[in-house]
Amino acid sequence: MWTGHLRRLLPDLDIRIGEEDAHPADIAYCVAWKPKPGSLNRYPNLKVVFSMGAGVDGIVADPTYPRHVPLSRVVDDTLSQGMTEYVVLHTLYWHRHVGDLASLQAQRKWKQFAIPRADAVRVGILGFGVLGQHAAAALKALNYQLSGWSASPKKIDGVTAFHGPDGLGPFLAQSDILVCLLPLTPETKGILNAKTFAQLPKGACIINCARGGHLIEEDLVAALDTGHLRGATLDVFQIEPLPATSPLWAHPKVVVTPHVASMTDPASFMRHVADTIRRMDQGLPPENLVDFTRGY
Ligand code: NDP
Ligand code: OXD
Repeated sequence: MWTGHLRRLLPDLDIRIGEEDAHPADIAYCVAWKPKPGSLNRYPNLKVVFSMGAGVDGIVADPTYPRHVPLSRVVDDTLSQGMTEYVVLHTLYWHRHVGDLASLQAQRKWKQFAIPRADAVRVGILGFGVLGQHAAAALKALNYQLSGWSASPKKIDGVTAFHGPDGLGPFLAQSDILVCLLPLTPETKGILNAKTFAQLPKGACIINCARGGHLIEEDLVAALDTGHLRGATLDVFQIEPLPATSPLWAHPKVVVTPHVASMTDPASFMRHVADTIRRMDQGLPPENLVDFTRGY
């Protein structure tokens, strides 16, 4: 399906799948998702690598990646839209106590309780880049109080912006619902841990739709079990697929989804690949490039 799109867009392109009968020196462009470490340094004439995901942690962490070859990641409206749907759904899930209401229904219990208005709920987005800002625009339309945390300072209408290590504590202290949309880098690995949970308001909820490596799963279970955190939605895990033995599957305060928050759309992605190849044929540079020193 993926290659079909590219064949239709660039019928004259010679496309090889996997490592099938191509001379490594003939390969100029490479489309990759979780390539095996070491597999991208065997093509001496590679002009660009297209990551099929927005997150490039797996590729950047490969010490054998040929750093002179630009790495282009997915920046695409369909991907942003899918992620925004996921973030809005799970923000509403925790804000509107959907799980608690479902459990009351299962017990045939009629128990009313007050649910705050959205404008009284503070949603903090860790990682305020392409996806974080897209989700924030939709949450803003629902009247949530919004804040974002990024590496560099930002000024965005209707959003309280925090940045850098010094901004993290104050940001966490005012996040009732914490959404993680950070790239996984050495700086952000394990950022969702006992220490950061302790800085969140009591009763806060977590939505991790970035990478499993951001979360110390044991710390999350402990913070849920003490009641400091009210709930968590997890789309990504330290080990994927999530092992059947993981306590997260059956934890009453956890919603598990199998890394489906948003998926790269094949047609849209291959349009980007084809456009980039055409651009590069005209001597123009590729777009959406990863900065290897930052790691994202
Ligand atoms: P971007 O690169 O556009 O945004 C990343 C944001 O994180 C930026 O705001 C950046 O700050 C901030 N950031 C990075 N490092 C730090 C740091 N050390 N401290 C503070 N802020 C930091 O990425 P996207 O929004 O496109 O994607 C985010 C992640 O979402 C991906 O890396 C991927 O892991 C995940 N993802 C998950 C999917 C799923 O289905 N679960 C689907 C798609 C993506 P600054 O703006 O200053 O650079
Ligand atoms: C991505 C993903 O990074 O699917 O795009 O996780």
